[in-house]
Amino acid sequence: MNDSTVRLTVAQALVRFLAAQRSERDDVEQRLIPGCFGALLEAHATSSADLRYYMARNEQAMVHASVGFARMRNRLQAFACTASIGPGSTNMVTGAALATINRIPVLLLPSDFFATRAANPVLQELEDPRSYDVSVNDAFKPVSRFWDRINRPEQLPSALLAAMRVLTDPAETGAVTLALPQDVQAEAYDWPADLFRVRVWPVPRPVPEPAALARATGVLRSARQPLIVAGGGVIYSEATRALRSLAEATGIPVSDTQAGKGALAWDHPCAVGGVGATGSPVANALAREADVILGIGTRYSDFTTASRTAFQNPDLRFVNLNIAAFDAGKHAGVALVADARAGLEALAETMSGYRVDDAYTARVRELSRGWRQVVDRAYHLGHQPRPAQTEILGALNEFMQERDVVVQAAGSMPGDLQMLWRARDPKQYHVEYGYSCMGYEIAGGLGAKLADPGREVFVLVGDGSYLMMAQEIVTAVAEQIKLTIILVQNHGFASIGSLSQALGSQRFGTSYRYRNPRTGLLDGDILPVDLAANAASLGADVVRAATVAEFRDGLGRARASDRTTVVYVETDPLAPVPSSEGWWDVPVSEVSALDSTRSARAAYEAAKPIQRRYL
Ligand SMILES: Cc1ncc(C[n+]2csc(CCOP(=O)(O)OP(=O)(O)O)c2C)c(N)n1
Ligand SMILES: [Mg+2]
Repeated sequence: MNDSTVRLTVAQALVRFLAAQRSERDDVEQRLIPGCFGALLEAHATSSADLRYYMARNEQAMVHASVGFARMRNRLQAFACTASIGPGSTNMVTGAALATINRIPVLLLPSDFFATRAANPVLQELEDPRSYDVSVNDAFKPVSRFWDRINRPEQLPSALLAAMRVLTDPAETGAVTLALPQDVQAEAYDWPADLFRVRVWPVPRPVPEPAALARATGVLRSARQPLIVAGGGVIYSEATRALRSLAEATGIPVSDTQAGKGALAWDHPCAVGGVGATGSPVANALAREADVILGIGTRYSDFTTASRTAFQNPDLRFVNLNIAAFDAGKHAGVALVADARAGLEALAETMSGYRVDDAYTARVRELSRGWRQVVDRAYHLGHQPRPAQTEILGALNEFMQERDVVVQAAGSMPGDLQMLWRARDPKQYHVEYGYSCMGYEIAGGLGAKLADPGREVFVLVGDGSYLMMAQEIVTAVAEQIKLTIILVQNHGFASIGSLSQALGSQRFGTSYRYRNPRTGLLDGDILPVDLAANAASLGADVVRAATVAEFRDGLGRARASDRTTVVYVETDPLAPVPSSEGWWDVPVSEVSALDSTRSARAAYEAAKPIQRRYL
């Protein structure tokens, strides 16, 4: 107990407090908030409080970078992001949604209008005629796991403690927002010195309740054709070894989700690849027949469940090992609320002696063998004249070393990656697919590299995503944070184009072209846009590759360099991609004048009845 006080402003106190916070798991203690993006705290950050300051070019991107960082650190560390009042703050809302949906911690510190209202409306203040208490920062409420506005200095300590608790609770974590009125930030106060003592926040590993463990074990032991769905929770909890042990002891095959890919190395005999709408047909064949699904650390998105069509066994039961009761309870499953590693270790004991029968194992091996050949072919199509995207992904996969990281988020690549990528290390596959946010790629890659500078980071970005948010190349250059950025140019939205075609909408409005005076549509010539030149203008080194061989060469040059390098490659958006044999529920117009839409509707109506409720 220390009775003394320290006189600091609210902003200064905040920085000093953050610098003293630590997280701890498995006896490893580290800074909880090792750095901050944004401008407002710089003066303090560079002096006594020691909170490393980074400047981003766009506030949304700095939240993405923070998410990339925290994800690489398995949620044991998080960044703070500060922004000015108004647009600087609302630019962070998309990042907040992304963080919360992906369950990744980030501390957001948007500025707010004056608490005194001395001269309102201030610049950029939202005026609501019904209430002076409404601000644009209220938009963070639904996308934050904790939200508060600090209208008086006295409110700060309890808000900070609540914020740290949520950031370090793996079941609760996501974006945490503390809105800071500009005048209050500058106000001085006599803070109790105790506020600034070093605090260690243990990141818990809750063990399963014995009765729940018994229920889960009972269901699992009755299984004849079980399948594991490994989600991001396996990786964040560092449970990958425990997962492998359980799989090897029981013979249960392991499929993965976008966040869980790499939980088990792709060539492990129990690994069957991605499950769901963009999964591998191997995992999807097993999923269709499985009588028990053991979901671990997954939130069962519609891609994972193929919009609830992936699992078709009428006697199917789910066992859900998850740290969040919310996820553990999904699909009327037997809930096993626990840390993934603690839960897997407990199951290893209670499942001892259980093994799937040899015929099931033989079937898994057989399906996997055939699928390997399909992937090999997709990696080496020899597509002409421009390479297929699957060849670029294949060349990258073969080029990357075990500890290298690939970062992606949106477009046609997440699906191709989920199906085709061969991940070796649990941190190798970094695809943001909770929010699938165009623009995450380069910024998220920057954060991933900051988190683990010893790894090479390869960012895959489509031309559409690049045009949305490429500006953090400048940050990478300024900070001398080396990224290799693979810019996949296909002159538009390959993803939405093929979805649109499949749904009878004829790729309408999905390519970047001149408006054609003859048709009135955007189906004229290709635009005179040179994204490689654009990347060079932002300070990156650029290699242009026209063929797969040149692409490989470009990767080699990028690896040998210590500068951020963009490898620019044009691909054919219409090249073939293997089928996942999964479905995704995208409603098609019930009435239409177009034949293509009418036949797509008929296909939709034929598929819809296989959707299950999992009650
Ligand atoms: C911010 C944002 N806006 C819109 C979308 C919807 N969307 C998903 S993929 C896509 C097109 C992506 O184009 P590109 O990056 O070129 O990738 P490609 O589909 O060509 O592989 C769009 C518009 C999104 N995911 N994120
Ligand atoms: Mg594109």
